[in-house]
Amino acid sequence: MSKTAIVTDSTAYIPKDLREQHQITMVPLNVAFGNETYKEEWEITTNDFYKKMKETEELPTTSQPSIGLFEETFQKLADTHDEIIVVTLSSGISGTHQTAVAAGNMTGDVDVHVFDSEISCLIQGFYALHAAKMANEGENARKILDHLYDLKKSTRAYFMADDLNHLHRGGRLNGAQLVVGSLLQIKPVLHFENKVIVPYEKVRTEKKALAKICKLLHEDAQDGTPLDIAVIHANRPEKAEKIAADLREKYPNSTVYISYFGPVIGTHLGEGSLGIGWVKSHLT
Ligand code: MYR
Repeated sequence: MSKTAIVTDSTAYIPKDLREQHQITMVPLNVAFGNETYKEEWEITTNDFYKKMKETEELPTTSQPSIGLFEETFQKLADTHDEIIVVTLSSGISGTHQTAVAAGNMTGDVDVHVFDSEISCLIQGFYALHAAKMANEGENARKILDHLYDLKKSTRAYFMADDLNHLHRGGRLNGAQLVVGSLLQIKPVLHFENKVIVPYEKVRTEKKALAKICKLLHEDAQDGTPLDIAVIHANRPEKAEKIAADLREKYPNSTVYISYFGPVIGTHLGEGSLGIGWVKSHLT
């Protein structure tokens, strides 16, 4: 039986207990307020991050994990595993993927496969959870990766930033011709295209943006196809609960998870942001 280890970075925002249950190893990205740098989850919680963001005038910045941290993680897993799959956030928005590839090339004794989720947050987490489920059933890395590439075909995710200036300032908003003053005043629906973030549709209000996302979800769910759906929020648990309750009622065949934009992604989207993503395959 093959033994494949599953690693993901912190921006998958899979809660610790779920990671432990599925034996997923997490490597954290960093968030910095001035000279103080924190590894997310290990050194700063999501609640403390949003509190600090309100109290601090200077906006935080983020950075990828060090190559050393990836190497150390792979080396430890190499003692007990034949192969390692690393599920990273999109390579179009972070150097994390490249760093994991470089660390993998430097690690002997074990094959390291780095999978670019081309997305982030719990949608990336869905890939890591699917991979872990298969790894725990003894599947080899090739089979797991084939399944992940297949899953990508049915993955959709749309989101809106409460204040687009955060994304713009961090250089993570593409479609430059659209990023003009007027766009920064509204709440367009955003999504990933070719690994980078681009506006999907210009909408003026959050209500209209949410309605648009729900319409897109309905196109995939209306025929009763069971989906795994993630409602993701930046410190807006009540709003997320409300959206999730509506979706559960409307799509009883689907499983609706509530998740969060943690410190690193919250830095780029800003408090109050919301997103909904889904895959056409059940975890359970
Ligand atoms: C780094 O510093 O390497 C991390 C950069 C992270 C950029 C995050 C941009 C926003 C991503 C939104 C994802 C929404 C998924 C539903």
